[in-house]
This record gives sequence, structure tokens and C-alpha cells, in this order.
Amino acid sequence: MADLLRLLLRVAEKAANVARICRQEAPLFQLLVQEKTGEDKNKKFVQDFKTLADVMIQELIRHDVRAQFPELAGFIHGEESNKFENGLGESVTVTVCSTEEETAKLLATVLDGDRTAASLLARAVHQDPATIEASTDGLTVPLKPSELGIWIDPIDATSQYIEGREEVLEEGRLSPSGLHCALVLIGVYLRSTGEPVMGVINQPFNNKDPAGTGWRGKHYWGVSCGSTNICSESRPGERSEGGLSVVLSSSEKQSVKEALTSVCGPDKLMYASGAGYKVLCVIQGLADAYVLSEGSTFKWDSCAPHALLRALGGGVVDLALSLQQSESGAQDPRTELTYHQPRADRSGADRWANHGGLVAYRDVSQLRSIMGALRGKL
Ligand code: 2IP
Ligand code: CA
Repeated sequence: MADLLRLLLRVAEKAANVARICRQEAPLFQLLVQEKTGEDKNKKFVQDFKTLADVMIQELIRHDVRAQFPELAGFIHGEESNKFENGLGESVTVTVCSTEEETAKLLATVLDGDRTAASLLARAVHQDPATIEASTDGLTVPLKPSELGIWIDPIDATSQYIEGREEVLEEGRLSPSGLHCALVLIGVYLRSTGEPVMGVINQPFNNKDPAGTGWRGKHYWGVSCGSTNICSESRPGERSEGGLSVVLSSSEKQSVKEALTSVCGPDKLMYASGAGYKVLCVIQGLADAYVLSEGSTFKWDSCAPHALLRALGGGVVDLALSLQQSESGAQDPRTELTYHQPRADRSGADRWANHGGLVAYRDVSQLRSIMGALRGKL
């Protein structure tokens, strides 16, 4: 299945190109940032352009994966639905067609006949990406496509993507918000158990080319199945002195912040945008853990980075379930998130929420300290 990994790296790069082009090309950028509401809203213009860009990215990933691995068709899930309905009640299914021209024609129908924007977007979707350098030679992954399913988040942290604040990233430091928080996430799980086994993360806006040719991206990947545990990032070195560092959502509850101060060093409670970016910070060792007490993330947010953390010896647990187990005296507080089963008692996207909140960690002893600090406090 190393072929699947190479394909996912390639399609994630293609997706990142589309994300960059939508900000670079003026006609697309204007559509991206303008929010049409009320009287201004054109009834033939389907939802917002940002949703259309997300859907196109998701569909190009689905299209390319299905073409090479037909066994995966029917098991490629994403955040977005590709069925659009415009204000006139007309329904259009947005998909990648076999030629650029056909895709442009289809896109024009949902862009109210804006041929310039439709052609630019179709060109980006059909363009081949640059070759991806990843040391996957000699890698063998003991999995069959018929055993797997895929979760796609076309652009995580969309609000940061739209706002577009440019940050210069400092080596070894977490940068709380900006374009670099926007990530393309593709996670692969086992249909039988729901374990995440492979993940690709592409950060389309990692650094700006000093020659002025625009943004350059960065990619990260990991495989974790059986005895195969390989990640593009290295395992953490020595544990840092002076307490744990934990990254949180800026909307996290006060009670969680207070409970964590007992295990965190001074200034070691940090905040960042994007669920995917916060897990990436843990993967990179910029934070020891990410704690979220709300059920506000979904399977598509966590599947890909979860696989990378597992490859590094860590994981992502369901916070509510782990607290319940540790309060009842269970020996192993690890209750890893799984990706194969929807909640029967919910509907729509809510079926796929990580309801109990989560803790992403690299080191199980650090996870235990965090659970200890949160026990009885939520
Ligand atoms: C969102 C986005 C938000 C995040 C939320 C995600 O995904 O990443 O930033 O909230 O959890 O689901 P927060 O930044 O408070 O953690 P999307 O942008 O794809 O809707
Ligand atoms: Ca998301």
C-alpha cells in the first residue's frame, strides 16, 4: 500500500495548488473573500465560493483515488457534500469531469456563468502537481485497499484560509493563527476496527519563496499498522523541563484551563486555530498535547493527524470516555478515537463528530498526567 501513500501525497499537493491558486488569481480571490448575503445574494450563485473551492478539492482527491484504487470507491468520505442547490431550487452535482473543458462548463453553471472563474478553477483542478519528494522508497505497507476507508478535510481552518494573515514561522515555535493553520488532511482507516493507519497532511502556506514567486507548502505523512510505524517527522527527544505544554482552542472552557495549570509550566498553555493544526503542533513537538473538551471536531479533522501521532508512539483519545474509565478505576485509560462507525442517535454531520472531546498526545505518561489533572474537574 505504499502506492496509496504516494498517491495521497500527490493528490494532497494537487489540492494545495488549488488552495493557493484560489488566493493568487484575482477573479477567484474576489469570489473567495466576498460574502454575499441578503439582497446581494444572487439566487443562481450556489452557496459561497469557499464551499465550492472546498468541494472541488475534495472531489479531485476522490476522483484520483477512485481512478487508481477502484476498491476504495464508496469508502471515500469528506466534510462536504458535492450536491449543491441554488436559490432557485435547482440541484447540481459538482464533480471532476474527464476533461478540463467539461469541468469548466459544469462549474460555470454554479458560478452564474462566470466563465473566467470557472476556467481558472477547472485548470487548477486538472493541473498536474510538482513531483513530491518523500522518502517512501522501499516502504511496504501490509494492507489491502479493500480493507480501507478514507476521510478528507479539503481545507481545515477555513476561517484562517479566508482571512489570509501571513506569518513568518519561527523554527520550534507555535504560531497561533494565520494562513499556515490551513491544512489539507487525508486520513486512511481500517474498515474493520476504525483504527487510523495512514495519514497525509499538506500545509499549502508554509513559507513564502524569497524570490517572490508565491507560497511554498510542506507535507507530512505517517503509517501505523502492526509493526510498521513510520513518520516523516521524528520522534520527540528528551522531555522538556518545567511542566507540560498544552495547546487549546481559544474558546476552551475556563474550568479546563484552570485544571491544566496544575500540570503545565508557566506560559505553557497555548492557543491556536484549526483542529488539524493543533494536532500538527503535537506531532512536531511544539506542544506536548492538545486538549479539547467540546465535541466540536469531526472524523475528517482528526483521522490524518491521528495516524501520524500513532506512528510516533502517541495517539488521540476520547476525553469523556477516558475520564469515565479512569474514574471507574480501569487500568488502561487509553480510549483511542475510531473512524468507521457513525453515531446512530445523531443525524447529518453530527453523526461523525468526536462527541466526547479529545486529547492528542505523543507520550502516554504525559497523557496520564493530563487525565489526572482533569479528573473530576469537567
Ligand atoms: C474547523 C476549524 C476550526 C476549529 C474546528 C474545526 O474546521 O479548524 O478552526 O476550531 O475544530 O473543525 P478551533 O480553531 O476553535 O479549534 P473547518 O475550518 O474545516 O470548518
Ligand atoms: Ca475541518
